[in-house]
Amino acid sequence: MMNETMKVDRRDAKLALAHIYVAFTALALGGLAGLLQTLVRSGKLQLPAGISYYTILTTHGTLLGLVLTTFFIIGFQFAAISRTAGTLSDRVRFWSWVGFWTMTVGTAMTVFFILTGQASVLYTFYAPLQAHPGFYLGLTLLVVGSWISGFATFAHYARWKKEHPGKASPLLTFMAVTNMALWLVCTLGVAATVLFQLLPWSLGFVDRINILVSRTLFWYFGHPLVYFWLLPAYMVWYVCIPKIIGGKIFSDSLARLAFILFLFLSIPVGFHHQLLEPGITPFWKFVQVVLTFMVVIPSLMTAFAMFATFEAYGRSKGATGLFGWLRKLPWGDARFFAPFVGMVFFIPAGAGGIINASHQMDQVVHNTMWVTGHFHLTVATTVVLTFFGAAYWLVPHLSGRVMTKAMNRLAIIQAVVWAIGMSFMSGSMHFEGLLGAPRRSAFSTYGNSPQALEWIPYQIAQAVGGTILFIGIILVLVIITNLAFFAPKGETEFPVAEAAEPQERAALALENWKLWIGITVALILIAYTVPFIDMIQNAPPGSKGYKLW
Ligand code: HAS
Ligand code: CU
Repeated sequence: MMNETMKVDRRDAKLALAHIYVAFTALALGGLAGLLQTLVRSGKLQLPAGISYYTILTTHGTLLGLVLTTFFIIGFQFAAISRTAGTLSDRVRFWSWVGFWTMTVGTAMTVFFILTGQASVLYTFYAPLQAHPGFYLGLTLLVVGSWISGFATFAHYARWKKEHPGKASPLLTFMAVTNMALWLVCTLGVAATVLFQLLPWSLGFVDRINILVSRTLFWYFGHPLVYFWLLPAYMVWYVCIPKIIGGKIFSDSLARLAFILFLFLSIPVGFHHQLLEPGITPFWKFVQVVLTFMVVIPSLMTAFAMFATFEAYGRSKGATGLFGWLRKLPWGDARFFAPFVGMVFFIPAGAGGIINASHQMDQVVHNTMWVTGHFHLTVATTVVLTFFGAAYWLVPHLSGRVMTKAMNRLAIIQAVVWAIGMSFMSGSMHFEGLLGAPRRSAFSTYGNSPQALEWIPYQIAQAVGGTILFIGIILVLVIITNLAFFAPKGETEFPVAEAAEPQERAALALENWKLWIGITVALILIAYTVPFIDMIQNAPPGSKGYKLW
């Protein structure tokens, strides 16, 4: 067992912090773009100097969806494996820096082409919208950099296993490895469409592109992408939160099993984003919808485990009655409170996901603001509030400082502000979507059509929510800057809870990587082979590129 007060290695801390700085810089820029969007969309603002709404929207989606997340996650995971599987070797650390710089250069390139208006193709960069080749090249570097960091993570894990023969790896390290395995398998899809389709087409080597193939490869990546965001939040919930409240991990092997289920089931479900696309037969859509309902199970397991952790802790403190344990939780501790608000929001967010996955209901909500509402609850509340809550101990842990009471209070206010702003914004997005308002559209009254006029009050409520959320972003940036550079010096713990009952044998049995990767690949082949052959054999002539902004 690791000594609790063991200090973090300074060199590992620097590596993790570098990732976190990029992540929060992306939050600042991406958040500003978000504020501008809600103002434009409500008809209250016209962007100056001919800047397109879609340029701002691409900046927002790319910086927050792809950059903030990837950098925070990889930084957090490096800190986590250093904390639980020991200081990184010089070689692993060197390659991790190579990964970091590759990602950072790629990000800078991508952002340059977006901001100069040469790539307003939104964060999903669907063909036939065509961006400047530099945009795709930058994204390629971002992904390749993350692969290098993934292999560095695997190397660190392999060394631990070699030094501890016959022992199960520490839970957090196991989870980080699972998440990176998921990432490596799923990014193959986006790499394929970028390298073999989008890049040659934007460079003019080929005229036409097979749109259905490119969208299918994108969603082969795009759905597991959302679990790549979610799993680090689950790491915090399973491992760090129990320690913060003073309790134990409800079940180590349940947590491992949930992560393995995500590895199996995250990828063969991309068609639930393509339910309304022609060219895929209903049978294969049905198969992937069934698998989508199966990937809900590990989230339900997580909900169960979290309730169990909270209840067991509360009862150990003498709580009685059905919900008496709620009162025993440390409500004044931002490290607990912010992620907890995230958990509460995940209940309606997950229910909305299940609605989306139901083919018939998706016909009502697909491509409406409802979907935008859905992912502002999932990624922009559940995941992001958990990341903020984790940053409140992770940043001072890495910078050798401690959070003051005043900053903790500000962090509680931050979470409340976020919850209020998001209730307004995401709530009105959901209602507006049900009234048919399209997503990804600038302000328009559609010639004063009565239906479009119905949407306007909701768009104003969205702008109110967006403004409150922007205040939330300023607050979190103040707190993070304080924790990184100005808070009093001292030691902050990286919280890692113990399991209620050690389950070494079960844990060891769950480390059967050959079998897990084998099952993952088999499920992918089952879900995708036949429809993919169809798409290529029956392909229409393909499309030229368009720049519609
Ligand atoms: Fe989703 C679209 C289906 C989860 C993100 N999703 C999106 C898009 C994004 C996204 C970004 O089937 C838009 C992509 C685009 O640009 O087009 N989603 C699902 C389903 C789930 C789901 C079935 N999504 C997520 C997560 C995301 C995310 C997580 C990000 C992190 N989603 C869809 C579908 C679409 C879609 C369709 C396409 C729609 C269309 O038409 O385009 C499931 O994984 C959800 C399972 C979750 C649960 C909740 C469990 C609750 C827990 C909390 C417990 C609380 C506690 C505290 C313990 C079943 C774990 C409580 C204490 C108290 C006292 C109350
Ligand atoms: Cu999905």
